[in-house]
Amino acid sequence: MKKFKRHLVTSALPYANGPIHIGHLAGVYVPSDIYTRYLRMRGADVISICGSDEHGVPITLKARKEGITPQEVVDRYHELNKKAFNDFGISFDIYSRTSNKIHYETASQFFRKLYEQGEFIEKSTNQYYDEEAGCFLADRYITGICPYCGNENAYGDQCEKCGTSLSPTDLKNPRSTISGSAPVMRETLHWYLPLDKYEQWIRKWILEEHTEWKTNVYGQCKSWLDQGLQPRAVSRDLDWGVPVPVEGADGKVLYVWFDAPIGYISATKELTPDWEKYWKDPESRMIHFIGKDNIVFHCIIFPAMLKAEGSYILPDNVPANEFLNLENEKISTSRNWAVWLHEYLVDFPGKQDSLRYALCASAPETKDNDFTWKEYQARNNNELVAILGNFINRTLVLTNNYYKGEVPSPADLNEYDRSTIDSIAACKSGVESNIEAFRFRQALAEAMNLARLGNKYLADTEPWKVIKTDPDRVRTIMYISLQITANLAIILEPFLPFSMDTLRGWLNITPLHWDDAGTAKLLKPGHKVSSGELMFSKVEDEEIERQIKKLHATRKANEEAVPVALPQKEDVSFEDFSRMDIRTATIIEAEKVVKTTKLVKLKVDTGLDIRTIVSGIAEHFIVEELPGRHISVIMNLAPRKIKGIESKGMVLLAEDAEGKMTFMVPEEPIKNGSPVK
Ligand code: B3M
Ligand code: ZN
Repeated sequence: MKKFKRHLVTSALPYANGPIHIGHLAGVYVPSDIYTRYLRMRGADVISICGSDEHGVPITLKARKEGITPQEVVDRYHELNKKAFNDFGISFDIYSRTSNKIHYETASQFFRKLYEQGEFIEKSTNQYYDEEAGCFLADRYITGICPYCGNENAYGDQCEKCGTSLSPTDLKNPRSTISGSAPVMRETLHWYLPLDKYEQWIRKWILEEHTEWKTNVYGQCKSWLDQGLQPRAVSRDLDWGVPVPVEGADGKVLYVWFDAPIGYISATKELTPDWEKYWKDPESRMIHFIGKDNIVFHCIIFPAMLKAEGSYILPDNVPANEFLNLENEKISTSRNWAVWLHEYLVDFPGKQDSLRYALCASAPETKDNDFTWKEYQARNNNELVAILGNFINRTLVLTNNYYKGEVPSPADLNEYDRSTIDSIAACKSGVESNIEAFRFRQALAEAMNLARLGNKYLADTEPWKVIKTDPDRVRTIMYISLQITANLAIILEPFLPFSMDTLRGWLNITPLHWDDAGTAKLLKPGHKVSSGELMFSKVEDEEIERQIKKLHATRKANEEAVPVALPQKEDVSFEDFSRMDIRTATIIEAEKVVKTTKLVKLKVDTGLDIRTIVSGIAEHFIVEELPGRHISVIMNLAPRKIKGIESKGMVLLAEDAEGKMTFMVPEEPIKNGSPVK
């Protein structure tokens, strides 16, 4: 690996519109903290940057919903989240915020520079304007009928029912969510970054020069690039954000995804007058820790901005994680389906490391993963308490009993002792190579193997049985066990900083360098250690039940908010019904429609013909497994063009309130084309 002089670690700036939950932690902040702590222990010049993202529609929507100002929203959550991160031991060097003056200046200057270099395209387009409220409408502020699936509450940027990405003009019957009135078209001027201009070098830079990036990240970049990049607007008509710093741009602000990543730069400026060496010296290494929904912004758009500006380095790696679910359901801030960090810290005082451990041990590194309270309990009780805590406790208690807390000097080593010592070095390098490859789960597993090794060593050598008959042997055993303990204090520090701090206290040592680990020479004979206490305590069943109950209450409240069954629609006549030509059919081919998340193009044998039907089912079925499935279709629904594909008819599906979908199928095999009546 190339040698770097210094490291700039950034963690996605969370929107200050809600508290931090375990999904954020497992995806971004626990890994970035492990990585930074590791680099610090190596003596590297490293800074870890984060802060609140305080702009954009997520903030103004929240303010509108609560009837308070955007400023009040961000003030509340900035403080809450900053404190929670700190109490959880996430050791940012700075937790800044994008409403700071320094950020306004930095973002404006950045924009001005690109503007003056002629990097933007200026374009007037017609956009929806709310005459009653007197403002242009962000896409999220417009709702209407989805032209594809008929959902009456589709948003101007996306229909959440069929997943199609929309523009506001696609909606039928558009309404402003601010005043409820029908918006009108008005011309408005915006600035666009022509990403198409950068496509060639981004392709080369990522697809050829960064083949080491995680497959999920590399794959997402490739698919964006393969679809071709388009110019992207970097301004918005909104009254909350950094004003566009050019003449005649009243009422316009920078698009939040333009200003937020610049927030990393402003935060660095706020942290140190030496900020430029982190951002501009090619010997600095920048790493962005993010969740998978932020990949395009950090791998394509922000690098294009940095390159256009000209004086900045680009990220060397972007180790994005997938999502964490909670008890088998998607974590959702609006549905309150989450474990909130600030609440965890109150409910489990002193147990920061237990959560850090559980989240790292099942981090969604390569695929989405699930957090359950039972698993959390098992990780704590069966691993932290029973393996790690137990080993440390036995070692210190025995040392205290046999030698009044003084490290004994070892006698002759036998084969087993030597191989145990060799394993210490092997463990250390295993942890190291995995951290450097951003495989934190595996790194933690390797580190825990050292505690397992320690337990096994004590169990195999049984010092308590030979203390009377062979005191020399016991001195060796305890010496080696103590060295393992001291090694643990180093290699587990990035993962369990609170407990390892305590352990250093017991071992009477100051923080050590990473490279001190791997040997059996950390504690000199005669060095005094204390007997310690229990490092971890059990999580009891009642505590877990209380948390699960809390989630059940949330689920119940959500179910009550959404009626289980929809009200019945208006009566139709038998004639109306008979005009619908519904028949059984079989899917013969299926492929995902590009640039959509939910649409699938089906070739269907209807008995009458083979026809194409586009259906919004990609997230509910494995597309490759669709051919051969028996279904029912409405044959005579007027053909429609969906994403440029002519769709003839519609597949019949049942969908419940949670959005679960299933085909309406004949109970027994029946010929294709049999009428349904
Ligand atoms: N606030 C999005 C998010 O929280 C955004 C990240 C900004 S990083 C510059 O998912
Ligand atoms: Zn739709």
